[in-house]
Amino acid sequence: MSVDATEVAIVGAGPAGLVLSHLLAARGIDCVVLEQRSREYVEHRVRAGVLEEPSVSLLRSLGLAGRLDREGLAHRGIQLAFDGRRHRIDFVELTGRSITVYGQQEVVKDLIVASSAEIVFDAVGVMPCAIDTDRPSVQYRHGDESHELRCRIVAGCDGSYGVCGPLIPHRTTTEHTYPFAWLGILAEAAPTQDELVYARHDRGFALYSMRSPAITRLYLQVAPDEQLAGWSDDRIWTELSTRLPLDDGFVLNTGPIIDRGITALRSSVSTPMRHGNLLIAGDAAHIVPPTGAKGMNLAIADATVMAAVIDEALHQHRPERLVDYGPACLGRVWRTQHFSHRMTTMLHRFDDDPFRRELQRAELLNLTSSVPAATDLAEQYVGLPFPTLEPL
Ligand code: RFL
Ligand code: PHB
Repeated sequence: MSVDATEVAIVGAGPAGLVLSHLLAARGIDCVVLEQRSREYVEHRVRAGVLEEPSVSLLRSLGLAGRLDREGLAHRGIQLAFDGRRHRIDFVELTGRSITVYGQQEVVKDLIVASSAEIVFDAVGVMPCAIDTDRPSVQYRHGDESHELRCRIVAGCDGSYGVCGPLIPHRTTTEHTYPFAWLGILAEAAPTQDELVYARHDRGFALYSMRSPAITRLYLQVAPDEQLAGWSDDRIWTELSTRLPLDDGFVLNTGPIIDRGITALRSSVSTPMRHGNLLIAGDAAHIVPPTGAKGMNLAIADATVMAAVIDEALHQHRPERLVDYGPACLGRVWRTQHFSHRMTTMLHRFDDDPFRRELQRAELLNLTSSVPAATDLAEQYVGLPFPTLEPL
């Protein structure tokens, strides 16, 4: 058994864990990141693509936005399509702010390459111990060797299927599942415009997004138990061209599909977000359906609050400050849950209930004809300010 020590042991090298490691390094706090997957795997996992303005500002302030600023696609708004027509929501006009389209795996690559913290990839059997004492540790195996990492705080940033969340006793999960999933593809096809299109269609929702001037990212609402095998390339393109507003001058380029996957949609929030010296962030604590493009951004927001409480606990000798972590995050978490749920219910096909369908159209009409309604959506989409700790 090899024994090491650090101040903060971070479990998980996703956006939450990696951003936290940089924020701690900037405050002179020592940490080690333990990741169960290989570096190759985490750098190529295709997921989110939209960065809110507060996330971009944070990455810039940490000096981590060099490639993001060169290669990220600045979008000044989005388009909502219904009844075959597109309607623009211009974020810059409504809020003075914009969003950036940049793949989550690119964010992860940038955070890994610039990391001053040790990141242990392929860490197997990671398990925090003694979290309700002031001498916690994390046990894991790497290669043939068993390790113990002694620390003062464990940061559980290990996603929705991680080991940290379940260690919190009396944890309560409030959740909602949706009767559909998303089939997502990456295609070698040049995007034809620089705004996302969220399309409500009687056959189901479709989303037009992108990753670079050569790669389009597209999603289709499918049944919750849908199998990829039932979706030939032809069927995917036919369905996309039916649901996207092609009669409105919108052009969809097709091309070879280089990645595909199905993701179930759900909303959940688990509390408390702390027990003893274990704090939980990102998907390990809450899941949002992807329709609001919020998951990665919420993970980053949690990391900023966690870094602030850890700083106060360790460097200003106020361990009682850890108690404030979850409450400081949860107001914004729930507002974001509400926004993601609203985007989801407004745009997806639920059933053939004509009453619900008309309500969806009324909500879309309201958003696309009322400046206050559009401004509310725009403010939430570009990102609410990150939470801050109440001063003592
Ligand atoms: P992650 O990214 O899942 O990272 C957790 C890390 O922990 C590791 N891990 C462990 N390591 C050690 N020991 C263990 N026992 C471990 N168990 C797990 C995992 O290997 C992993 O590396 O969580 P984090 O950091 O909280 O970040 C959350 C985001 O990844 C997630 O919310 C987003 O991807 C969600 N999401 C979107 N978010 C956005 O902000 N904007 C979007 O546009 C957006 N679109 C999406 C999305 C997610 C999608 N899918 C595939 C779920 C679109 C899709 C289709
Ligand atoms: C994406 O580009 O992957 C994406 C964009 C917007 C969403 C979800 C995913 O709401």
